[in-house]
Amino acid sequence: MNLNLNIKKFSSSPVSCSPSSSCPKGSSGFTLLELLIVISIIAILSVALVVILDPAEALRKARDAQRISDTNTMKTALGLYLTSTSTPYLGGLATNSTCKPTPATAFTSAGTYKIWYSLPIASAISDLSLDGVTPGTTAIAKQATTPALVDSNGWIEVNFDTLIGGSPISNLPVDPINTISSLSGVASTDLVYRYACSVTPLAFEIDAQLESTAYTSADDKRAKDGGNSTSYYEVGTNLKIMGATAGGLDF
Ligand SMILES: [Ca+2]
Ligand SMILES: [Ca+2]
Repeated sequence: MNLNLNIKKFSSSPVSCSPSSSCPKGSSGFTLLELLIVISIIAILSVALVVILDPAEALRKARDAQRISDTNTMKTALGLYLTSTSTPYLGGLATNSTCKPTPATAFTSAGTYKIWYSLPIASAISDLSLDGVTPGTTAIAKQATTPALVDSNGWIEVNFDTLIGGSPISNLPVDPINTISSLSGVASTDLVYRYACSVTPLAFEIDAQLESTAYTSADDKRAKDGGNSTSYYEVGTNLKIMGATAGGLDF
């Protein structure tokens, strides 16, 4: 009885009746305890919703889906270029010499062979151990000023404009995040696209990093792509061009 009296004492009832205003029949205010209970329930439900929906993970998963789509779009475009061009060049406007001779060739030819990155040139990548090569005999990291160009001036130096009917893609996709944390120490976790090629066979590989728990743990797409690295999502016509060394590319 005393408890009930105390609650009533702290009632926050907004209803006040005066002689000039009549109170609705049967109306009554909420007690402070009732308000606190409602607020607590709303707070608990809000937290539960955030946990269940996990908007940050949903965004990461959406970006991963974009990466999977992007890399496969580029694979299709490059495949079309290879099959419909009489003298295709995968390593520059008119050269394949920047591609590795074979997929098995190590990236150890004094910087002859290149790994292309979708990062725009703000500062050049200075990592000397790309794909795990011995420092000093590194693959060169190539970047483009305007990565999205499809006329060989983009981050993949293939001229899609030479195709009959024009380029099958209007722009070269770049990673939705497209950053490298340390240009002197590129890491496999950096969210950026990579590309490399080989001469015999004339082939290419594109690697992307994924970030969502859904696609890197529960359903690890990086381990199911048929490639030689579990650190990357790999697509291409030969998936042994990058990531042949222990730990894979850029570790
Ligand atoms: Ca893989
Ligand atoms: Ca690979």
